[in-house]
Amino acid sequence: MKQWNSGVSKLALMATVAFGLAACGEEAEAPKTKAEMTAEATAFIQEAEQQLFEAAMYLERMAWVNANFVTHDTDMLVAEADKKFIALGVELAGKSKKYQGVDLPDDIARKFEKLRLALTLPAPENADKTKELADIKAKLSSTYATGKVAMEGEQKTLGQVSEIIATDRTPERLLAAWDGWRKSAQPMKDDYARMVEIANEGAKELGYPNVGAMWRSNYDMDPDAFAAEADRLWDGVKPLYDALHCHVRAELSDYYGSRVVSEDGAIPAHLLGNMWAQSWGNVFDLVKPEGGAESYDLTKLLQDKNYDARKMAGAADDFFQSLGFDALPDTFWDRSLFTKPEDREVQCHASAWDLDWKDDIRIKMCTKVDGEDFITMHHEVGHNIYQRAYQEQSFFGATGAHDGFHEAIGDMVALSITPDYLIKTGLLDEAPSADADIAILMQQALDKVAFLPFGLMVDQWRWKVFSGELTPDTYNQGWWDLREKYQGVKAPNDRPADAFDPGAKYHIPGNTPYMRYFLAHILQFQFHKSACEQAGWEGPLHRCSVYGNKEVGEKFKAMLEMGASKPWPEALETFTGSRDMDGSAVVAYFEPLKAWLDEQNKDRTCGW
Ligand code: X8Z
Ligand code: ZN
Repeated sequence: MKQWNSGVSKLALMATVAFGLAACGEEAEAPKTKAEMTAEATAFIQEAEQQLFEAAMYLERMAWVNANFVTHDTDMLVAEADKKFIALGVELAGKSKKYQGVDLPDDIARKFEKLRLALTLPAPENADKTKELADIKAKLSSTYATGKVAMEGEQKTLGQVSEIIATDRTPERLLAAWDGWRKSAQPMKDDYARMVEIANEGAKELGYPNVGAMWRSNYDMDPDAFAAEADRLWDGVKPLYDALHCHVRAELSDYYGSRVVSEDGAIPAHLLGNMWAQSWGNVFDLVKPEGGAESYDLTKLLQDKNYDARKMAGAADDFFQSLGFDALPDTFWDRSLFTKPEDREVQCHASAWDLDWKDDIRIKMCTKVDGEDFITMHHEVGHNIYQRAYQEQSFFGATGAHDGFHEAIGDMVALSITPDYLIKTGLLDEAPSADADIAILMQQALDKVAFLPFGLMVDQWRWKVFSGELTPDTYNQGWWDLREKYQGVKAPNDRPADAFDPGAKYHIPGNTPYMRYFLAHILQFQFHKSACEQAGWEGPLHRCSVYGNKEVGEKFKAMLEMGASKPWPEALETFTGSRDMDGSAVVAYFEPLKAWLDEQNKDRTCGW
């Protein structure tokens, strides 16, 4: 039996319950027995789940419409629905305090914990502040969705400036695109600071020191232990990142010259092929191994075979079916948004939705036909597959074992996109020889290993913001300090005093916790390695594909169906046999590349 927040003694609590009414001059009740309190608490939490479920479904639909048609009016509508949802979450969490200290069965105690954590940003119990919070959230989100960059005589979208960052090789044009997008985020700063203030008040009312501590409490372990766990995982993969950084910096310095990229400092953030320098796959041609066999170019394969967004989604659907999952429902194909509409504003950042907690699953994605979005397509469909797998769970169980699991499902499957798999699906004619392995691993490392410190630093920043260690005056400097510390990346120009560069990244105005992606980049390799072992694979991990393997699929499904009904180590154990997250699969996957990088780097000075 687990005690849900043992801070309040059970006797004191029973006294309040029993005599609370008497104090108002009404008839005194007999003290409730333990069994009665348990029954009451159980009924309360079940009713709370039902109410939250209904409010969430309504909010989801409003949010879907808003994200698909970003206008003044839909901003108002979503803010109104969000306000009601926040108010309900806060009210129920407040009422649940009555059951603090009651000795409850584990599964019920777990639901009470989840209730306290149900809101990513709680408000205090105050109608005006709740409305203010909901309004700010909607405004930040639409400011991001509709942001434009005045450049080359036109108003460019994020998609357009991202394309420049991905493909252009002239530092001036790259800088204009990079800097322009950050100008669009500057107006968010004051609203963001106010939002932090209100949400922190809400977190305190729920008994957390601040919102950051609340987010860290969502991992079935002590919040401080979770921060240490993230550091531990990072320590395990950092040598690999350092080696990659060293090589990439040296090659960029060769290409751009040491006045643009110094041989010993942090790398300027506009030169890494991605608007946030979070994954570097687009600079593959600048850093790839010379000699060796040619790898394959996924973008070219897709374009040569006339893939479009739906066909890309079809490939992801087919992969999950090959593991034994049901085909995506017709409504997925009818209701998803697959390409960017030209005639209206949409929130282009890719996302996956579950509108009825059952079968009405969809994605929203401004898909480009390229290798990067082929992987993102699998990522999004993976969310939908997970959502459908845990649909039998109650409201609080109907989510990822932890949020990192949710982000890792589609990515794990995408690690099985190997040359052999591509041949099976008709995209590739002939597998590249083992000589191409370093190139294949390099492409993968630029996307996945480069991401790790970015995945870690985003919430390091937010934790400091919510704790008050960073204030609006130091938001931007604090952001760049962490970028440099973890990523070895720096701003390419002096940042203006009023800059709010974190706001240029979707998840900051969107308030999506980010540590999940760091965890997912560890977990997806752990899942992949375990899946390959289950399949009896003995070759190198980057050549292993579990496409079509029903036994692996069955075990994978068993983990997904659990949702969050049990602490995440149990879900992890169900599939991998281990109860710990473990970076050693990342290290094992990239071992041949690491040896190659060490050889390249042997006469270079690494670090920053
Ligand atoms: O936001 C996403 C997904 C939607 S959950 C497209 N990702 C992170 C990002 O884009 O920053 C996937 C990888 C990291
Ligand atoms: Zn995701």
